[in-house]
Amino acid sequence: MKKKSIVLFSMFLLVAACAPKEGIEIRDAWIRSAPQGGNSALYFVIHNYSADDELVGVSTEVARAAEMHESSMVDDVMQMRMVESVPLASSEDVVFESGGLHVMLVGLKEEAKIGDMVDIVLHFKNSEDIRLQVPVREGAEEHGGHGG
Ligand SMILES: [Cu+2]
Repeated sequence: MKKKSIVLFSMFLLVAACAPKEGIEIRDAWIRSAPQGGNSALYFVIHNYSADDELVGVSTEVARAAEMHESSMVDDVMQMRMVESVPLASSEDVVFESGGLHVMLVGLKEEAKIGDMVDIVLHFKNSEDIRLQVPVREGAEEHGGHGG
């Protein structure tokens, strides 16, 4: 009896491994720890298994606003601009990371403490919203208090 269930289980694993993936996958999401009233940033990697799409917004209850920003070096000065939407080409990774694209959490209503889980919703042009629970981790670096 026991043996039979193991066989069934491994067959299921095999099927799961072969099934083509679809939709949008988010991985390695984390939020930089920051005090109440301060700004924080959300980082993650998006992989789009479907047709071309766009990330058009992010929302959360923990901050006054969640804005998509892109940092870049201009004449040795770190600058950032607001981004209305981020193209997600089919079968490609888009990386939100410190010093590049990031989601800025502006005006935290509560402290983002290491180990906390924060509810985040990502909005897409074509796909359904994706809800995430994102862990808060220690920020490795700061850019002049910008947090991005
Ligand atoms: Cu920013």
